[in-house]
Amino acid sequence: MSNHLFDAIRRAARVDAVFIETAEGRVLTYGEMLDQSGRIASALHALGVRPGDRVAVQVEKSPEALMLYLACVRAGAVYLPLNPAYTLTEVDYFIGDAEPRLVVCQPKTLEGVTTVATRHDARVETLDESGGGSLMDLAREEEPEFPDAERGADDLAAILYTSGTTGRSKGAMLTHNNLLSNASTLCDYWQFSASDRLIHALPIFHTHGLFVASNVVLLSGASMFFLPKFDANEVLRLMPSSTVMMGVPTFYVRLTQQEALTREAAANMRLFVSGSAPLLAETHRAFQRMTGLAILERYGMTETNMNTSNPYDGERIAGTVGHPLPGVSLRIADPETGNPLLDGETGMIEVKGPNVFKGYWRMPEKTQTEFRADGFFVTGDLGKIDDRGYVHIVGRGKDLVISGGYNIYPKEVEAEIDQLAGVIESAVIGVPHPDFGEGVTAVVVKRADSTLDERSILDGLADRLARYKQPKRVIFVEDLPRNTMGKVQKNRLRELCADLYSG
Ligand code: MLC
Ligand code: AMP
Repeated sequence: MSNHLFDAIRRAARVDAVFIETAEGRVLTYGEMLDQSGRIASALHALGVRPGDRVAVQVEKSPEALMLYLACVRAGAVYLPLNPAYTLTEVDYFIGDAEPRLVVCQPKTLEGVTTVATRHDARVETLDESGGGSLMDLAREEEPEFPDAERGADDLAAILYTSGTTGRSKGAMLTHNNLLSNASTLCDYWQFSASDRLIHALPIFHTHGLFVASNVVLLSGASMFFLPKFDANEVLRLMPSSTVMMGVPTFYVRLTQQEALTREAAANMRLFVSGSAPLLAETHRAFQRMTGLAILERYGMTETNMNTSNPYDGERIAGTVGHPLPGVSLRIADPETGNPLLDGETGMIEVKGPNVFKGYWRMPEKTQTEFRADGFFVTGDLGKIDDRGYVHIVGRGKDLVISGGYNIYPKEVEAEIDQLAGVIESAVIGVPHPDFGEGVTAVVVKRADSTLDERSILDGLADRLARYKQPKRVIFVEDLPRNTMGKVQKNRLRELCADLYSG
């Protein structure tokens, strides 16, 4: 039997070597990783999970949650991670769309999730943040040996939902080889080895924390400090005994606000990686001034894994995302025609390679419109390539806000606001925010007789949208500015609100 992704993970695993250390001092070796993921895979099998079945998981970060991901890979299931911040309304959509065989949730959300899951014929088990819960009770009864399911390069390993410009989330289908090829490339490119120790402070329900960070560690046989969430003091405390950190720009903004961030504090660290959102050149410079180290910025997305990276050995240029990774083809094209543009010209970033996903789950038409005839994926990001071959991201062709590395699609928030009594219409924009990069901001037109205010709008959204999607501020205007085609001019609104968070 061969399991494309897990065979590679198994090859790198030295059973006595440390894989994970937690903040509380728990240590999990690679041998224990093999045992635990084997037991959970057996439990999944006993619960009726078969190759190709989806397993939806909405739990807090813990080593066991990562073991569950690996167990799904071994059982041949399709792992579907969900942000614990999602409301039940949001979870209902994902379960209805993906039709998982099993949903794993936190004990505290069991009642609500069971109502939703039962409606969609899915079974529910629990996993809590300290590694307890009904799934783990079952796993403990199982043997650690599990015959990994036969999975080829092109079989699905995961579905990650990413919101769409139409407001409906799309499930990006990622294959075993999408994950393995990209993580292997990154191991080489960023020179990972078994002696590395990564500070893992990212969530594990997105590409960055789940695939980039965890798979790279696994494939190089390295170890990681597994933190429940980012905390600047905790990261500073761990730096002297770590070598690498991966983070979103907000991590670096918060670190540079710490006086304790010095050359001495970072002396043992060989690499800081940033991605998922633009890193301001000023943050890059401040970090270098304080530590003597240049943050390595890279560019990726859920659908494509990692596309480009600044060089490990060469110059890491602030404000650029570096060069296409080995094996990844990247071109800049005319957004309308798809015709390639010349270096230096700004256009749509398009990519092709083993890293690029298989398509959107049960959305063949949508998938087709996002690929060119020659197989290039249209990223929705606007960029250019400079004369030294560095890629610059200069904007977005998609209406998207990125706040602290989380994507928020304005359409989804606008639809919820527009449903509130007294609202005529709304426009949601991203406004420069010193901590989150962009702050979700709602501009609302209300009826003349309405008593709606900022608080009542936010209260109306509380149970409908995950906290990070909720506007940080709500501004009222008489009318939304429109162009002659009737389209809302969000640029003008962004100008209007430009200083909202800078005071
Ligand atoms: C938390 N909040 C956020 C938020 N995170 N609001 C907006 N944007 C965010 N990203 C809310 C909290 O619920 C809280 O609400 C309030 O804002 C302040 O919280 P905080 O304590 O300051 O936030 P914190 O918990 O410290 O989280 C911030 C963060 C976290 C940046 C550490 O968001 C994070 O870990 N982001 C990483 C996201 C990520 O992994 N992206 C990768 C996507 S993959 P209240 O109730 O207190 O008002 C991808 C592909 C690629 O994009 O290229 O990698
Ligand atoms: P996601 O859908 O969460 O995977 O987010 C992917 C999007 O994040 C990309 O399409 C980009 O818009 C953005 N992104 C990721 N990395 C970077 C980066 N280094 N600089 C600018 N934008 C980035």
